[in-house]
Amino acid sequence: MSPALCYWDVRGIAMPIRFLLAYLEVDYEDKRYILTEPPHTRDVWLADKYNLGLDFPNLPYWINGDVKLTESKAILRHIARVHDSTGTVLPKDPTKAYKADMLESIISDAMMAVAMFAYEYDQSKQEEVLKNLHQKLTNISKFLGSNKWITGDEITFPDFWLYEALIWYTRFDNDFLDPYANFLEYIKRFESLPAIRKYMEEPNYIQGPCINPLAKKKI
Ligand SMILES: N[C@@H](CCC(=O)N[C@@H](CS)C(=O)NCC(=O)O)C(=O)O
Repeated sequence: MSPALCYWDVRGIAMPIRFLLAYLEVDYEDKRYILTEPPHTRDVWLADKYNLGLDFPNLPYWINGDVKLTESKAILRHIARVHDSTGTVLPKDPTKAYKADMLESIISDAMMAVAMFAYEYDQSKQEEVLKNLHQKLTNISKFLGSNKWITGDEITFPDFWLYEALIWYTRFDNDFLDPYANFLEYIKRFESLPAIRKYMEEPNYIQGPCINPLAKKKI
């Protein structure tokens, strides 16, 4: 039986994992609970939630035989550890490793920050919030500099978070990334990876939404 990744039928925090699986050409089942169609209910998932043998029941989950885990960051690292034969996606060198770990957190915070604002969108707070979001992006953009990938010449696991975070920003506002030329180049570079390009052309590729469709501002 193929391993299964299960999440809602949105991009969400499963999307970096889906991209990594595509990049590593792992055969798996992309299971989805429907959230984008009425009645937009969590009930089907809640009926399953405590019956799957998960220690910490949540979405996304990854099940491969006896291996059952949740927590999106742990799942992504596990998949890199098990399926990346080059060993570069999850760097072992301590300097590269600490940078990758740090960036994973920094990027995930920036990703959650734009999602939280979209969920509770309030135009009166826009100026202040956007200033804050741009500060986060500026820091990451400076760190990226003229590097090909976020930690240097080789793609590492935080890159799968960074691409997805940047997409959420562009969905919030198409021009959001205009001040960051290196991000615009980075998006093109990621989308040009042959396995990623192939995945993005598949019918089951999720264009959107990025987050729960009931968010006040749709992204
Ligand atoms: N820290 C967890 C957060 C998981 C989470 O909040 N999942 C949300 C979707 S983003 C969910 O709907 N979980 C199902 C549930 O709470 O029952 C992770 O990174 O995987």
